[in-house]
Amino acid sequence: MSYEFITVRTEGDKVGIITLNRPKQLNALSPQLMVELGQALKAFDADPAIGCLIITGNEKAFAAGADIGAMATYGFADVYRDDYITRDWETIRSIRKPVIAAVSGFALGGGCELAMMCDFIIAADNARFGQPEIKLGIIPGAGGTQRLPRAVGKSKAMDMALTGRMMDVREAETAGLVSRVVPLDKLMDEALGAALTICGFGQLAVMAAKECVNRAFEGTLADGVMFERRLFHALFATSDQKEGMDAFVNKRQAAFKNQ
Ligand code: DAK
Repeated sequence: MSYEFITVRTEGDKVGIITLNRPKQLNALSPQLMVELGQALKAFDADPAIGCLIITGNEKAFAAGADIGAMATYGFADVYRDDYITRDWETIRSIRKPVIAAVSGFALGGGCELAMMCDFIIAADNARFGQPEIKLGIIPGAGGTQRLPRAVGKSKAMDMALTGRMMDVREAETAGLVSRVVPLDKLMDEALGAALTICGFGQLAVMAAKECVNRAFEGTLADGVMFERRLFHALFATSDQKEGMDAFVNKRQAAFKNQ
């Protein structure tokens, strides 16, 4: 498939890499870009050879938000009737393989929200995060008011949403928004290293782990623990569990078959 606003490639035939590609607009997330992103995510998710996905941008911007120009003239009737860009923004939530955000530069507004919809964020030392929608007379619209407090707590999330200020990468790491910070020139190496590590494990266990951690944000602790227990038990029906444990006991490398 050919795309206009993203590029896609694979690494080692195992990792699917999607690069947001509207550099002149700091990767502002236009409706068409989001359609393409959704298509690419779904295609990698459906490819049995792919074990992990990475979404990245360029040095200056992961994404500086939804495309303000494209939104500027819409009225309430337009956005409500057409359920403004919601479908395409929700696609990433249905992806079952891990998705890593490799963030450098600005991750603002919808860009910050997109990064937070990924499973974890590896950031370059020049990354900056923010929800500046308040400056435009709106509020975050792709989950920012919900995912940011879960990541960094209420006080910092309120600060970000109400003042529109940016967080540098050290603050983001201390607050728990990003999992790792690396020098800019090491960003893709680090993200690829993490992705390839994940690809080395059994895909069923990887998908189950992702599903369980996400469950922690959806319901009660008791429900989440029960959900985890059921999937934990279910993994004992897989040959990967036999292989992983036998490999450990016999001091050899496991060869998972995703079965
Ligand atoms: N949209 C469109 N163009 C953008 C843009 C954006 N978000 N951000 C930057 N650009 C464009 C600039 O207009 C400029 O274009 P030219 O003038 O060169 O044609 C070019 O990118 C370079 O930007 P600057 O000249 O401003 O670059 P600086 O380094 O001086 O400043 C900046 C960088 C990131 C601080 C600044 O560009 C900036 O403040 N950008 C806007 C950031 C922002 O407000 N982002 C939040 C947008 S609102 C929803 C889903 C998502 C959303 C809502 C609903 N649903 C599912 C319902 C999301 C909303 C948003 O993200």
